[in-house]
Parts: sequence; structure tokens; C-alpha cells
Amino acid sequence: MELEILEQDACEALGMGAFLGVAKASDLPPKFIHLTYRPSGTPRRKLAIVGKGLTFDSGGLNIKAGAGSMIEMMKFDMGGAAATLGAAKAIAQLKPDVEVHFISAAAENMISGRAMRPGDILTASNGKTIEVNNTDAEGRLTLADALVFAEKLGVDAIVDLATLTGACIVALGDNIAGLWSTDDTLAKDLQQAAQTAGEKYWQMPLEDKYFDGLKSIVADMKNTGPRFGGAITAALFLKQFIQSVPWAHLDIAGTVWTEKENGYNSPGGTGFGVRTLVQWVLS
Ligand code: 4TK
Ligand code: ZN
Ligand code: ZN
Repeated sequence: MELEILEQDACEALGMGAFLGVAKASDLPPKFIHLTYRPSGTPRRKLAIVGKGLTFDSGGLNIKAGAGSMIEMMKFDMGGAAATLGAAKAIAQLKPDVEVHFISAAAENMISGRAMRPGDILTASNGKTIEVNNTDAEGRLTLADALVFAEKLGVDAIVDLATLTGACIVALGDNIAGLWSTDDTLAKDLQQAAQTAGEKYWQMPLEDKYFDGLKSIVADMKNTGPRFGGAITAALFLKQFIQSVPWAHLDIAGTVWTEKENGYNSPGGTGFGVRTLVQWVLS
């Protein structure tokens, strides 16, 4: 495989203000990871898999506080990137006739004098502006620039995976992930792959009307909307960074970690997403 790591200066040159806003407070530098698998012959199709890669999510200045905030779980906030790289390892061994780009805008969401402030306005690499009304909705900021980057590669489809919202766990619990898609064929292909792989996804609506909840008077959008329907507004936010390529978003916040044996997984990280992604790429 080919590996390209974009350091902070390269991300700045590409205008990735949303991703870099999230990374500002950490002592650890952001890394934009782009790993490519190319088959030996002409690829049958070209795909991109994008994983949220927050190595730790403190919440930033909107710090995760109080019982139930799950701050002690937040090493799991790289579960999307982990699934992406896990799929890369398997795909490189299975050698399908498909070109696959594996992408993660990796960073740590922290607090310091250099932190992104609530109320800051960020400009993403597609030129859209974002009013940050909650620094803890950082995953969608990192994914925004990663999705713009993925579409520029000229792929036939993009799938992102992210431990994106607590609201998705409220909706679907810890054994079913949320699936949103702009393309019914892609949604169907993913559901077929998931069924073969033994993972559960439930398709959720991209209800355009709910984008009203993200309206800002100072920017193109806010990064968080009302509490109700929070997993849907998160998906609608991501959609702003896709132009026309078929795209699916998988919210895996509930499924990446388990405290107990549940018939599918042992305690710890579950690797959720890997099996479905590999099956989908091979299909
Ligand atoms: C994400 N936070 C949210 O969904 C808000 C909008 C309530 C802040 C989060 O921190 N994303 O980066 Br468990 C979230 C994700 C998983 C879990 C709790 C909160
Ligand atoms: Zn967060
Ligand atoms: Zn997060």
C-alpha cells in the first residue's frame, strides 16, 4: 500500500480549518492519514473509507463533565479510524480488484490556552464556514475536511465511520449502528454486506428539514443543533461536505466498545465495522 501523512502545514495549505480547529489545544500534532490499496490490474471500482480518529475526546472547553458524560471511555473515539485501518489490513491481504483509499483526520480534542473557543468560526476546505457552538461536537469537524479530501480523489463511493453521537446510542443501543446514505444502492449494498458479516445497522433518515436546527446567523451552519434528533443533525452536517458522490455515514458510537461478553464480542474494543467494510469492498 501507499501511505501519505499530511502534517499540520500541509493541512493548512489545503485549508482544513475545521480539522485543525479541533487539534489546536493538544500537545500532540494532528496527522491526516491517507493509505491507498491499489490492485495490480485496472480497478473495477474506486472507494474511500473515512474513519473518525480522535485519539482522546475530552470535549474541549465544553468539557465532558458529570455522571454519564463517559469521559473515561473517550479513548474509544478513534473506533472509526481503527475500523478503517483494520479493514485496510484485511483488504491488503485479500487483494480484491478494487482501489480503496483509507483516510483519517487524526487528532486529540483537548483543553489549553490554545484551544478552539465556543463561538469560534472555522472555515473548512470546501469554503463553508462553521460556528462552533459546542467544542464537543468535534468529530463532525474533523470528518468535514476528510470527506472533502475523499471526494477530490474521484472515487465512486465514500463510507465514513464514526463514534459520532451519544444520540445514536440513545436511539439504537449498543449492538446496532446507525446508517445514513444519500444513495439507496449504496445503503442496500452495505446492508447486504453487514448481513453476511453478522453486524447490525439500522437506516436512519437524512431529513433535510432538520437542517434548520443547524442554522447560524454568522456562518453557513452551527456544529450542533437541538438535543432531539441529534444523530440525524450530525449526519446532515456531514452531508454539507459531500457534493455528488454516493456517500454513507455509519454512527458506531454504541457498538465499538463492550464491557461484557455479548455473544459477538469479548470485553473491550469490538472491531465493529471491519467485517462489514471488508465484505462491502469484496462485493
Ligand atoms: C458526542 N457528543 C454529542 O453527541 C453531543 C452533541 C451531545 C455533544 C461527541 O463527543 N462527539 O465527538 Br458516548 C458523543 C459521542 C459519543 C458519546 C457521547 C457523546
Ligand atoms: Zn466530542
Ligand atoms: Zn468525539
